[in-house]
Amino acid sequence: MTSPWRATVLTLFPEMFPGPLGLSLAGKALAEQRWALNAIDIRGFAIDKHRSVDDTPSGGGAGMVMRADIAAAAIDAARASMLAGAPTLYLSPRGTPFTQAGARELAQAQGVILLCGRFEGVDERVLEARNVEEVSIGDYVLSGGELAAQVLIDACVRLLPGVAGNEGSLAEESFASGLLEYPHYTRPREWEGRTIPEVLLSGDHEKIARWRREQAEDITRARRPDLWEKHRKG
Ligand code: 6GU
Repeated sequence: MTSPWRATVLTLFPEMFPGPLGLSLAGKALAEQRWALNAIDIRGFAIDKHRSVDDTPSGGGAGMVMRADIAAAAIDAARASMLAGAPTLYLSPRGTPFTQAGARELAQAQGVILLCGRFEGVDERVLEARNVEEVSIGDYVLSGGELAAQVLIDACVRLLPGVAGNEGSLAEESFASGLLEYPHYTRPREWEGRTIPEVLLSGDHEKIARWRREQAEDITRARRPDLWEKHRKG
């Protein structure tokens, strides 16, 4: 067997992995060796007797900064353990937004190396010197990159061949078409006085497809005018 897609995570909290990635869809695929996960403790690359990985910010200010030498040693070790063709990403709210297109691209690579920060950040020089791309999962601040790494890995893993149960559901889901998904219903026909839209019970598949497309468009226009504009402009 060729080696599976691999996520190598550099973190001060390796116990946070696999975490939720060990359960459900991703966990089943992990057990089936459809992907591999390596969590490496950054503190293992500390060189002094206090095993320090951070230092005070140059220029002053609050918090601590991850040392360039420690982060570089961790990245170099991760790269030595991976096949070529796995980009290195640093998870940070300053990064370029992670999108479904980014997940598709990463899922087609050999894997990914993810550097998780804590503290105020990492010495900027290591990002330049090691060609590390800074990526954000959204406009809010997390206390560290680990949860963001798990989000990113989950988004990639479910796209790997043989992982998602229903391949049709991948093509129809939100963002595949650039639209948010239409609403879903199941039995019973009436629940707490609320009924299922009549068209879904009609058996007219063309009419159902048209209704779903209209719903997807209405919801996208209302909730995500930014996505709607992009979709319209094609
Ligand atoms: Cl990728 N990392 C952290 N630490 N916070 C974030 C984030 C990433 N994306 C949004 N907030």
